[in-house]
Amino acid sequence: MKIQRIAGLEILDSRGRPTVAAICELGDGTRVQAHAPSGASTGKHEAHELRDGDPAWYAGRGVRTAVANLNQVLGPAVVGLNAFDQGAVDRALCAADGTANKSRLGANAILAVSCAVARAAAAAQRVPLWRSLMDNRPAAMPLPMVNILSGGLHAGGNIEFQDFLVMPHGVVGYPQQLEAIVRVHAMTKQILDERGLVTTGVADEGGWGPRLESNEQAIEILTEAIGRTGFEMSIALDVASSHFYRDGQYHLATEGRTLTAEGMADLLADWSARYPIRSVEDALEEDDWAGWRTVTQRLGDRLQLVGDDFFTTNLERVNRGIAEGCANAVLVKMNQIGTISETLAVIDRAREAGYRAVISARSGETEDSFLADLAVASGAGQIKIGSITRSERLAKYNRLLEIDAWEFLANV
Ligand code: 2PG
Ligand code: MG
Repeated sequence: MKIQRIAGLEILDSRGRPTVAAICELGDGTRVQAHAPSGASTGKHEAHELRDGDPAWYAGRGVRTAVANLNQVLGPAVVGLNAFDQGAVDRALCAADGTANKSRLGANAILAVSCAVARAAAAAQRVPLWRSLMDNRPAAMPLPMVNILSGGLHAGGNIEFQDFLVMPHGVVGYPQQLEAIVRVHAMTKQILDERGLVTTGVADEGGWGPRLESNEQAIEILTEAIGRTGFEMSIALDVASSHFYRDGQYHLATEGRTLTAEGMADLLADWSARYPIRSVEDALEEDDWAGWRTVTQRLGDRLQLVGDDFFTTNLERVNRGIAEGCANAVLVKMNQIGTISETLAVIDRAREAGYRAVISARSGETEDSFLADLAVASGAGQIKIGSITRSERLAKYNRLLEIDAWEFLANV
């Protein structure tokens, strides 16, 4: 099925910042769109998000250049190609850009086109998106890893760690898991209120962003909320440590400590013995390979150690991590690498090496629910898309409910 037309548009994301939308039209009249997300705590090695830098338009954050690249270069590079051949489409997009990190045309423009084509291909075949993305992969509903408390760059730097999440691993069934999480989310608010901890509004991903004394206090509150609701759940942390790493040390001001990589391993060993922590993301800085090895040797047998800023969904970095025994799971964000094919290659490689994969949204998202389908299609097993408030998050949670109820059992 031929790609007939590709067109771009500047739209707004959940932080009120510009992002790229791409429309894809096929020869049979199918017409769909897809949106690029945008991170705040970005990794150094991510594909390049192209912004205009024009102070007169959204304080430099406009994406009109990326949209122009989409209309003038990326569109013509893929119009006429077969939409069912995602590999060829993504190769053409990468070739049109020509740089290693997609800095010429912008990974935001490239990803929007890649996703729009994939969605159009599914629509033209009259199959759910996850179904056309899956190929031979073991499609499965993912376990949600859900943000309840936020810190770091997503909550005004109240505490250093970025995400305090729960995983309802003991609850069977996706709708039941979601219901359990909503209860823990409400219970957390109740505990914050009881303790007089201020919660006005929510953080960037819809989680509570109260002013807390320390990271440990957030973990303790979450443990209490899980305990009171009585569900079998565990805690996941996104330490996002690159953002408090300076001069070879991890600066945890709210804990009153400055730690080496060894010290971080000690701290996480202590906390994971005292609290139901099962998964820790970006425990070490993004280029601290030796630190990652240390922490993996010490804690890899009892914790899921996820590389986000560390791996940046980049196959070369994932391969190096596997070879050097760093981490045991990969956070997968499509816009860190820029096309669907490259994203799926990372997920497949992780599976082959015995690493887990967690499909993740960005802190800046739109109503696009693509990730829900990607999570199911890839059989990754886990999804991290923020809290259970705010519609850019619920678009994905609700799409998973739809897949679970109407599509998954009928198709697999
Ligand atoms: C992360 C993500 C999502 P951001 O660090 O895992 O929580 O944040 O999109 O800001 O990088
Ligand atoms: Mg992260």
